[in-house]
Amino acid sequence: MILSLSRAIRQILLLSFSLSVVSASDSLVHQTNGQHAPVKNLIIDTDLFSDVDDAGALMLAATSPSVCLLAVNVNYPSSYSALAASALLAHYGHPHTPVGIRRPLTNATFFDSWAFELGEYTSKIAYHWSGGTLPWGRAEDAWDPVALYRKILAEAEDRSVTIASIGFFENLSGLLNSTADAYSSLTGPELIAAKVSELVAMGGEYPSGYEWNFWGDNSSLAAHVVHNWNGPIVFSGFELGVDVLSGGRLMAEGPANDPLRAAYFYYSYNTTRSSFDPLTMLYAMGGLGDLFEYGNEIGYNHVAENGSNSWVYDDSVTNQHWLKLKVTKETASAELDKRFLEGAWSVNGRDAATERGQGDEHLSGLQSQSLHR
Ligand SMILES: *[C@@H]1O[C@H](CO)[C@@H](O)[C@H](O)[C@H]1NC(C)=O
Ligand SMILES: *[C@@H]1O[C@H](CO)[C@@H](O)[C@H](O)[C@H]1NC(C)=O
Ligand SMILES: *[C@@H]1O[C@H](CO)[C@@H](O)[C@H](O)[C@H]1NC(C)=O
Ligand SMILES: *[C@@H]1O[C@H](CO)[C@@H](O)[C@H](O)[C@H]1NC(C)=O
Ligand SMILES: *[C@@H]1O[C@H](CO)[C@@H](O)[C@H](O)[C@H]1NC(C)=O
Ligand SMILES: CC(=O)N[C@H]1CO[C@H](CO)[C@@H](O)[C@@H]1O
Repeated sequence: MILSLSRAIRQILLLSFSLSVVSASDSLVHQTNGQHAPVKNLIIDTDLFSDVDDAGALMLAATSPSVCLLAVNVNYPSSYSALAASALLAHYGHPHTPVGIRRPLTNATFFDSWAFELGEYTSKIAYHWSGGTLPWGRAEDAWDPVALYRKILAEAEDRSVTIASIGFFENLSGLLNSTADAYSSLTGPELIAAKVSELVAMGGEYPSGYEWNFWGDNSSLAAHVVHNWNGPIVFSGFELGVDVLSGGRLMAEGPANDPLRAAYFYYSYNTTRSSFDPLTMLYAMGGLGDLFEYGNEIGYNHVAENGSNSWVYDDSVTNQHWLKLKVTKETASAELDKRFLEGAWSVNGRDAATERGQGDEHLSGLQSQSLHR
């Protein structure tokens, strides 16, 4: 068991070393062993704050050789959320990927007033792994999210960009409402129609329900985006990820200096977590693949003013779908755990020890403390 495990980790290390060199290049077309891998242009819109699974999703995209990560927008206005996004991007090989955040900024830190179980992770990741375009103390340098959307979309090939929305909808609502500017003469809806191939949104419950990403912030803006988006939308609902538990193997077997591993420890005290955003990201990155199928053929999502949603079975609409798992939840969990480990080891040893010595020292301190209750 131990022998085969260490062999597996060595193989992952070897494989992912070559992948990490590729993913670090940030180029539009990645080449692996002379073959062109299909590359997905991706923008992530995340509420990296109250759940660690946003960090997991970000890491999956940042370490995937099939993704060209164009930008990350943060839709929760804590400065630590923007700084943590930048730190994670830098650690996983994307020190230049731009980060936007919704204003006005606060210095809010997460407190679990719901179950009094979970811990805060964004300030800790931001400080101990400080890096990228927004190093510690520089949250105000973040882009305006709508300006960042408009710049990146204007520069992209037509119909080439996937947007993965794994949080609230302020920034996307702002994009829909935007008008011509220095980046583009198109309005928000025109720019979306021209450049975005798919909006992949974690939110709601299917065929109907009441879920956090739609009601937890400003539900009228969730409704605004869902009802006015002029292009294909794929929804990932509460029921898809709630029972798919992940993070366990990363905490047990991941590199000591890995910030995602630390984030899971800080947040979950060494327990596995639901995988709403990581599963959403697997679909955004790779499409239906072996893991997913659509739960409907026709119709569209309706979001009420209070954030509850229900599917309207209208056979004139065929460009909205919700996701279902095609495999067992255990298989989906195992796939996520494998990818978290591959991603973590893909950058380990590259420059972590020298450039981010602070994080290293911090983590070796952590290991001698009791992280679980
Ligand atoms: C957040 O903290 C930083 C650093 O202490 C400080 O400069 C900034 O003014 C604070 N921002 C707010 C909105 O309180
Ligand atoms: C965008 O416009 C709609 C109405 O046209 C409004 O309800 C919504 O609040 C606006 N979004 C933002 C982010 O201001
Ligand atoms: C939701 O956003 C809109 C537009 O920004 C604003 O007018 C409205 O007051 C907000 N609602 C809440 C509950 O914050
Ligand atoms: C986390 O939990 C696993 C499984 O229960 C255990 O083997 C491991 O030692 C724990 N790690 C820490 C740091 O407590
Ligand atoms: C929200 O509003 C809808 C439609 O108005 C209603 O059917 C539903 O019961 C409400 N849900 C909650 C949780 O308040
Ligand atoms: C430029 C712009 O419209 N940005 C918006 C992002 O979302 C927040 C929250 O609604 C708006 O206040 C910003 O104006």
